[in-house]
Amino acid sequence: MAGGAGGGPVATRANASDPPLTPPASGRAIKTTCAYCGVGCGIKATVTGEREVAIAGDTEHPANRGKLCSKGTHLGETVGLEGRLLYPEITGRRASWDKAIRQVARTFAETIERHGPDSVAFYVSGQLLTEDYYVANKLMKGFIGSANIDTNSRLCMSSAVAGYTRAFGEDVVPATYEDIDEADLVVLVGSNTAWCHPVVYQRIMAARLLRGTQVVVIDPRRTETCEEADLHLQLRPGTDVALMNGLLAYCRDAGVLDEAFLAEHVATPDSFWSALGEGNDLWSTARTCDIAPVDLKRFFELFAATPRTVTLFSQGINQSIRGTDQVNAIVNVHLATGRIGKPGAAPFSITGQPNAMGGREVGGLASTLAAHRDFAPENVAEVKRFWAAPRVADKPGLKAVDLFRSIREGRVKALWVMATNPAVSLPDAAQVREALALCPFVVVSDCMADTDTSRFADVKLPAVGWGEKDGTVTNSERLISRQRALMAAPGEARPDWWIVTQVARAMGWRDAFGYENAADIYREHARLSAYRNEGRRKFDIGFHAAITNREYEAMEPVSWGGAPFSEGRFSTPDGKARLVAVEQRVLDERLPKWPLTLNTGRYRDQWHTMTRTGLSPRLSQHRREPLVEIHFRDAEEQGIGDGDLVRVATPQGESVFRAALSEGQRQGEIFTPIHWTDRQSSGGRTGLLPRPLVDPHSGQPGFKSTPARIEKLAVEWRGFLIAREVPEQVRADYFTKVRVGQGWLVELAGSGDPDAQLGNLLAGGQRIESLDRARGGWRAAVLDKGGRLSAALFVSRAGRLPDREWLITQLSAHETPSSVELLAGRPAIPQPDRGPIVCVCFDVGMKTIVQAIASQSLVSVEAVGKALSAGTNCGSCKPAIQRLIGETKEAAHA
Ligand SMILES: Nc1nc2c(c(=O)[nH]1)N[C@H]1C(S)=C(S)[C@@H](COP(=O)(O)OP(=O)(O)OC[C@H]3O[C@@H](n4cnc5c(=O)[nH]c(N)nc54)[C@H](O)[C@@H]3O)O[C@H]1N2
Ligand SMILES: Nc1nc2c(c(=O)[nH]1)N[C@H]1C(S)=C(S)[C@@H](COP(=O)(O)OP(=O)(O)OC[C@H]3O[C@@H](n4cnc5c(=O)[nH]c(N)nc54)[C@H](O)[C@@H]3O)O[C@H]1N2
Ligand code: SF4
Ligand SMILES: [Mo]
Repeated sequence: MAGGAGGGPVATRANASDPPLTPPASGRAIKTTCAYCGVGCGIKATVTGEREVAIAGDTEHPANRGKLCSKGTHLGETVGLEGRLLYPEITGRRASWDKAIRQVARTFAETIERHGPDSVAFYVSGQLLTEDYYVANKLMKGFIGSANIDTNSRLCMSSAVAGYTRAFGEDVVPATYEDIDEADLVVLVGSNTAWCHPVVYQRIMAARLLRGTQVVVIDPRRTETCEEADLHLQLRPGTDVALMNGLLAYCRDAGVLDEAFLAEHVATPDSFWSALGEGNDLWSTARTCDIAPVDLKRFFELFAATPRTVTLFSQGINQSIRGTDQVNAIVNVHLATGRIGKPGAAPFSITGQPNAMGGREVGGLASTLAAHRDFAPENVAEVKRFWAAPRVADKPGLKAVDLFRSIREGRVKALWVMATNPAVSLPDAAQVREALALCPFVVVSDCMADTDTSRFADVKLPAVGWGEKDGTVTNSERLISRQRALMAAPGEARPDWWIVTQVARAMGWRDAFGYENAADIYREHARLSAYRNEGRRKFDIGFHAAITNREYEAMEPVSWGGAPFSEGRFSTPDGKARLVAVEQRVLDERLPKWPLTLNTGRYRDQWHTMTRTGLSPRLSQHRREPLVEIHFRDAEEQGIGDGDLVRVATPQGESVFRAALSEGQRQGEIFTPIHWTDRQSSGGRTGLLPRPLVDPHSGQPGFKSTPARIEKLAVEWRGFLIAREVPEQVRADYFTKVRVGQGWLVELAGSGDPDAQLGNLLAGGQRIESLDRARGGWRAAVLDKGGRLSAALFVSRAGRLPDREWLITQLSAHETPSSVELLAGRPAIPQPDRGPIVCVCFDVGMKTIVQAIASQSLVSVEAVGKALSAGTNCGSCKPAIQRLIGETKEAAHA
């Protein structure tokens, strides 16, 4: 190998006396980009104190024009140092950067020397910046010489990547948000836009108001995205190909195919149209999809009659073992009707993570090489020359699920995980944990000290997080924006690109990784995109090849590709797009042992494994526990009531959730959220449940459909703890911890002696207590030296537990309530019950909203906003308010 690890001194600038990598600013608003989803909202952030940031939407940013959702709005609550990893650690002990980097470099080098380049791997993330991604990809593919670098985008966007590439010859998203503004019909397929891309959702709603854009939602669940929809097709899961093929057949019969476009710009396989003739009539489609024929017909007619249609899709399409075919089924319809490359018309895959797109550009997937090149020999040669690289990988590497299987089987022996939490988020998380435990050498770069994944790390490397990092991200519509540092890096945290660069240098590749700052990397990335491109690839940001540091610093949002297919030229050798023949496969039969199907996804106010949103008490109000949503008839069959604890089992594993009976579920299907981890809960572990089955083209797992069964969990007592300090160890059979106000709420349940399980939760201070032996009740409160509440524990075997809200406010109250009040869990003079919080910006509860709707006859979300302010800040709760208006009206008519 070139150089050799562990040689000369490592040039690390990590001493406390070193200048900070980016100077902190204060008092002045700095333009940056949101930390979370792929909408890529621009933010104006002002540092207002020591790790305090005021957040406002950037009115000049084209993606959001000033709007932010609840997660972006409350970013300020997540920039504290709580839980941060501040220093490198080797086997759990603090180490210097120098030592940690040598250790990583030496172990990787030795493993490669002994077992070859394919015995090591990186598992990275769409939450890295483009510059981080670029150097990680370059190190693995160009210098280590393996393509074993894959990313969590495999779990997220890879079916869209594969589908677009099959159709267009390149992974190019043929749409921008302006197309949404200009569409007359927006079809949302497998996308809970109102929760997961709230600012795009608001943009759709704005188009609806301005030009009467119609909205159709295609989702087996009735989500809040359906609230304002003209039509919701609650299809049988996994039947999207049938639906789209049915639509295409209808369009052909209705004469709305764009024959000229097809003839000139699309290559159609010979038997494409004859194959489509089979079984794709309206009636068969309705039957397959389990949709009422009248509804299906309405959709088909609407679609056929509306040339300006954007079909926006996300995980309900991608996360399937037939994800790529589902993508192509959608793209086919758009190609055949010529609804692409024109304003307001496109098949639009919306990205999940803030830099999912940047990762695709860089080539961070194991199945791509770099800058939209695949592994064709000429590409390998080109990239080798450009990088002056010793050995460029010449074939795809292991995709995420296969990668972890290879680790478990001992073939991959050294792994570096950056900015992702696979012990939670990969399917069959139990096996993933086994793999991590078996892997001889695991490095984890994260900003948090303790994640379910970092528990397996031999070396932990502290990365800077949002507000400290500096670089670029690309959003769903190919818009590149800057994320800027607002604060100095805490402790010895360092940018991910810097960490990778140091390891590369220590492995002997000093010149190739001589970057001094993020701009150096960005320039090289821009040059590589343009290198020998000559219009072959749309991804070309050569306009930034010579960007100066100053220009990079001041860079405004800029997009690549323009309106990429407006001239009908695609990135295939003949310039034509491809119709891809796809067939609806027969769905798995439901087995008696697994009578249900498990669907998984997201909550409005939590982000993935909650390492950051979990720090925000406001965001945690929306859903305080992981729920399993069940159709009431399925629940009834199992004797499960609303609020009971339920064990969800699949062939892969099991976990406990609280039941939420819901008419929004189809019968036979249940839904659980992906967010909860071992850090916050003994249950709610969705990651343990899905099978590691993947799409054959993309390798994306089928997270949305797992055979399952449920049963009520028998517990003898239930309870909760409210405490200022987070309890480190909770021994109850079931618990979940969540941030509330000035402390924590821990929900508890179990069997046996609660005292033995919960005794440790009430340490110190002055304790007041009451025991109700008859009903098995136990109530205790602990007061601190100042006589203020520091913890309260309520346990009951049979009786009711008090409402949590008042007790939570007592953690920060100036006056101490009486012991009687504390042990009753409510004030002597009752307060109005607000119900669960709907609007987290103004703290407005469900019951308050319902009362206002009823008593003041409010009929619109705007009217509720005027009366209560609810929904008037970030607007994320508007769909929920809309639902409450509908439900209240229904109740009044009942
Ligand atoms: N609040 C919040 N927002 C986020 C995230 C977050 O963690 N929290 N994560 C971000 C990321 S990385 C991503 S990838 C996106 C994901 O954004 P979305 O894809 O919108 O979110 P999901 O909840 O995963 O799933 C979307 C919907 O697919 C539906 N679905 C399931 N099976 C089928 C099917 O067979 N057909 C159809 N048509 N639909 C089906 C589900 O019922 C679900 O409502 O969200 C991003 N935004
Ligand atoms: N069952 C089921 N599973 C799913 C899904 C589903 O719908 N259903 N969705 C899948 C999808 S689409 C996705 S995208 C994944 C997401 O899953 P993950 O990527 O595993 O989830 P995150 O919690 O976002 O993990 C990011 C980690 O990076 C850390 N981090 C944040 N910023 C930085 C940084 O700048 N540098 C470094 N080094 N670390 C940082 C965070 O603290 C956190 O530990 O989950 C997938 N898993
Ligand atoms: S929609 Fe919300 S989470 Fe997504 S980028 Fe905008 S503010 Fe951030
Ligand atoms: Mo994602």
